[in-house]
Amino acid sequence: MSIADPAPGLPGFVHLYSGKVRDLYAPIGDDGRAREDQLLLVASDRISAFDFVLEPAIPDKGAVLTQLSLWWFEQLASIVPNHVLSTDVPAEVAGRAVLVRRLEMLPVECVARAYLTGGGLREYAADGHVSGIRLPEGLVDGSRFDQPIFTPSTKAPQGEHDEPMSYAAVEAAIGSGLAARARELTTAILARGNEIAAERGILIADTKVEFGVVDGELVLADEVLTPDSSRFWPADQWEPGHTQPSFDKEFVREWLLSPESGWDKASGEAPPPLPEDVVERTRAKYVEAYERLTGTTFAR
Ligand code: PZK
Repeated sequence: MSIADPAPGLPGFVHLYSGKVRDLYAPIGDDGRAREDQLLLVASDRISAFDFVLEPAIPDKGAVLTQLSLWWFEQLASIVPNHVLSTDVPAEVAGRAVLVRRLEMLPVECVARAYLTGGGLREYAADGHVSGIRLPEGLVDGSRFDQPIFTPSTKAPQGEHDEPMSYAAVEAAIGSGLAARARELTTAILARGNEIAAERGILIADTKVEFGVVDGELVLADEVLTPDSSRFWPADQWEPGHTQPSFDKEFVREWLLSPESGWDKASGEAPPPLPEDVVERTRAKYVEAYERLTGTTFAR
């Protein structure tokens, strides 16, 4: 049995690269060659958990995340310019692709944290610091910071994990001016995102953003404040001291770790296919996040 081609050919585009859940193309110009000034970002319906891409896909996930990202770009437009050029894309990828300006990207993953969890919690537990920032004693999984902190990481090659980077290392990599601006914008994006999300019962624990540079100024690229780039938590269930329920992948992770799945996380084997009800409930969570945040109905 074969599985669907994860990055099918798109007439008029050259396929450049595929990540776990997204694909990158370049439009073919009038001269018949790949344009160097534009990219097409395509979000698939693929979902990953525990570092595996799972089967089957989650219907509409790519469109929900693409539309959510576009909505956030608009909400954040007074804070930072973005790379979006057009949503006029081929019918095959309608709603889940964006034509963007191709930029020189910063070689740094810009991460901000509003709550302590995940890799930040592991660093804190080891020595009381996160990305070289000394934090108060007594923090626990899910503790909220007074203000978001900037915890950049390296851009690891595919298949490897990003490593925490000190602020000094960011300055050495991109210069102190761009480093200061990246820190300011990344934390401002998360702070503003949380102001907006809080009104809709969602907390954004942390987020990863990517910037390009145009004439020495930062431009927000990639996706922004989606469940794939950020941790969304239901605000009414926030309770520091333990792992918070994940807004989107809660059912997926719970089922994979349950005896029903028959999967042993420690085995290194690929997980079994998700049952239909887990797929459907997960789809509903993505749509719920979109609808709560934007206040609009998601139209398929
Ligand atoms: C760029 N990615 C990650 C995204 C993938 C991989 N505006 C830009 N200019 C230049 N490069 C990028 C962007 C953006 N965004 C983004 N890699 C390069 C990525 C989507 C699908 F497969």
